[in-house]
Amino acid sequence: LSIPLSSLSPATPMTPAPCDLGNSTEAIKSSIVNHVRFTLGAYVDSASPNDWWVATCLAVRDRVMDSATKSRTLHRKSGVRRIHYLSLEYLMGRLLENNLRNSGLYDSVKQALSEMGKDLDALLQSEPDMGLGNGGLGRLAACFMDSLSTMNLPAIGYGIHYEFGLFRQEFVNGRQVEHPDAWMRDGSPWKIARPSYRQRVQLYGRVTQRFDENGNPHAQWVDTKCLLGLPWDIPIVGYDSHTVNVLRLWQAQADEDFNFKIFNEGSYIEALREKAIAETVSKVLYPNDATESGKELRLVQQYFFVACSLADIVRRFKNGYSLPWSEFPSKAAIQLNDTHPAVAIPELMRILLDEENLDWGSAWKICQETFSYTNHTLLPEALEMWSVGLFERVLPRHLQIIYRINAQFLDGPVEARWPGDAAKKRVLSLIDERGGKYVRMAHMSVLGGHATNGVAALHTRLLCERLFPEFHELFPERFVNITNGVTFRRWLDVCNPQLSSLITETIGEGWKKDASKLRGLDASADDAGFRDRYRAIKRHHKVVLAKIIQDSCGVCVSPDALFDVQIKRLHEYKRQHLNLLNIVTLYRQILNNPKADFHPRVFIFGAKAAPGYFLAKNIIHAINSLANKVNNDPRVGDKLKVVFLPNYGVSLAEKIIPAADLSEQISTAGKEASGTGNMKLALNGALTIGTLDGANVEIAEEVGDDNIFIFGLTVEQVTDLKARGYNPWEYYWNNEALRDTIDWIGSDYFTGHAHDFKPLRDSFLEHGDPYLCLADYQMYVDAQAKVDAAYKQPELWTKMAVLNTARVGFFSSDRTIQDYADKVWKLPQVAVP
Ligand code: NBY
Repeated sequence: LSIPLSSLSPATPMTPAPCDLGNSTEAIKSSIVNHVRFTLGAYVDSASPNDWWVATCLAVRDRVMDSATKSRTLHRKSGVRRIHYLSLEYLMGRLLENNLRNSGLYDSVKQALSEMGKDLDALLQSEPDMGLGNGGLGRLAACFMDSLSTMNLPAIGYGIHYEFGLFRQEFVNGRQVEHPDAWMRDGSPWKIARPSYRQRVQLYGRVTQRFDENGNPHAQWVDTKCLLGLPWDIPIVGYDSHTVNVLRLWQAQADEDFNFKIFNEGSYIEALREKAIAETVSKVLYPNDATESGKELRLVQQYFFVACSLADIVRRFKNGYSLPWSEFPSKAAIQLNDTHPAVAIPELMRILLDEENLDWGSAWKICQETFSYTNHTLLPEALEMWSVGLFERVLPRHLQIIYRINAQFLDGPVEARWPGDAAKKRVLSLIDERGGKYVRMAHMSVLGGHATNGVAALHTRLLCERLFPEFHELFPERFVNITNGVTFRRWLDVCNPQLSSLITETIGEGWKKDASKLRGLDASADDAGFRDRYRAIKRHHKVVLAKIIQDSCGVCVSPDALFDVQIKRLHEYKRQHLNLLNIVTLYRQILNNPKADFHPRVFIFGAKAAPGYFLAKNIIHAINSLANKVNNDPRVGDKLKVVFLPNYGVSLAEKIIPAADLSEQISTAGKEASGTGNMKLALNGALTIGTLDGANVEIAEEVGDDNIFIFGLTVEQVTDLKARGYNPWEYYWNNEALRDTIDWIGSDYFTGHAHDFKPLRDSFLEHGDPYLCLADYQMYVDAQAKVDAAYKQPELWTKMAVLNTARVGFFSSDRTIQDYADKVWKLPQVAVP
């Protein structure tokens, strides 16, 4: 029986009704099995563990994509402003468990797998980390993506689809060795290619003039090389929310047209070589967490991703609305995560001036209303600068625009405020001319946006007073503080489900969306029964971590020892070497007085050093060598263990943090912008030993002085000491224990070679101890003695730990994101039904 198509009534649906996949155990089972069979072409009986993991991710992704489409449609239809978060880094870690917990599918998926004889936990642990970031800055971007979806805010994260994330770290004879991190060698079930949104990007070339239909001249960028950007979308599932935003990562590809001529000439191999070069642009994440100055590839990476992202944003504005350009900022806010994407400012200017024919004044106003900038560092050497020569070669048109921005700024507001003051112009200029000419990306970022924020109260104060005092004087309203936060879903619910359940049992589930409700736990600190359960959970995680330590370091540690944790990038300002001085001191004390009443301690380190950072690598070698001695010294026994867990990253952090008793936050005051590990550790009941630096200051205010161990020079004292002329030798000669400690490090005791740690010893003494380890040494050792005394009173310690969990609700990234939405982006929430 055949029915002519024309006879079908218009009411007959031509496309099948959308099928609801269903969240029952049976529905999920059949989804997973279907993916094993039809997506992966495997037999259920012989599918590999990886097949099961992929199939499970896809079954979850299927259920999430519908919300992603709905969110996108609603955001477009409602015409609300959207935040576009531009970041060179996203340290996402694993996604499956987070997506399961956030979407509420955890229990049914676990059940479905178990009915098929599969263990969800094993699958979860097999997922490779998505490690597209260095440290705090990249992880912050990941936490923000989680909170943006959870808080129902219309958002897109833009970044680079690096083929290789942060290197994998190994130790060989105690020294760091780097290996490539091929996180997506086998693809990733979470990312979806969007070839229809591919973008073309220009680079190099030169600038000429063209005339528009009214005879007005415009700059024209010609003879350029072209690259293509292919977007990959990763859905971001919020907790208990139907908003699914996306993270859009750009992959560089060769432009086929560009190679066409060469192909025709028969230079097949040559054409493919060009193609390979084009693809290096998104090949690898730069592994530096301070500066990456002068590298052409890095500038090309920055511009490539910025140009793709802006073209995408502009496309959406032009297709979605027929509004004048002046309305662009009412639809699009753009946040610059540090200065790495700051070339977006001249790029938007270029689009508006050269492609859309706007006049300078209108274009500049749109830019300033659109952009805002987050600063993450005060370290002068970490402020990004590009040599004018390089900039001009790669982005000639952008340099012209920057020069004009600069001229208008110096001749306008600066001249008006400080007439004829050449010195002021020199310090404020976008171009640093103290030796060679450099573009100051931070100055451009402050100038090209309407808001600049620091990431902790102290940091913002120092930003205004020390880093940008003249900008602050000119534009005080532009500077705001937005203290960092972390997502409590990953950093409590996922990594510590036992504590999460105990909290929910005690105060209800509300804390997961409103972290200030954790204060409801305050009273439980005085409840001995609660403390017992809290302590049992901590012990459980310490047993788990002890196993990991045994497996990866070959060291047996007792879960009854105090777990003292310092996990963060290796940097002198973070002072892992101050920690080392204390451990060596303790080691000597134990040898001198074996009967000393000292609670057994395990010092746990996790840190990657930038591959070219010589002293950082020397510090790793020193800690590993100390560990080797201490752990094998029968005179020490169980009193002291030192372990350096290799390849620290998000997933390892999720194991260490719930097991930590003590959190080391010991940077030189004024150097750590905020810190975020400090928040995660306090949330999981580790007490902080720390300086008054970054967000430690606010953590101390929240938890109370009795529940934290603060020591060391304050920012003002550091400044005074340096102004007086700091001399580490004074501390060395006046403190016998310190002197013996440093001399021991400088001896051949630890490796058999006295020169091995000469760089470290010399940094303390011969090179002026730039981060004041010696000045803070005694105060640190004394604070550690107080920690020891407190830990010997388990009830007191647990009470303090509970109060930490109860009082750090302020550091939820939901609060941080709400602050950005209110103070900077002016974004409304849009609930997706
Ligand atoms: O950002 C960190 C800060 O040190 C920390 O105090 C703060 O809590 C965190 C979030 O605000 N900064 C950071 O992680 N920076 C980088 O990772 C980084 C990466 C690359 C480059 C510079 C810094 N680079 O120049 O290429």
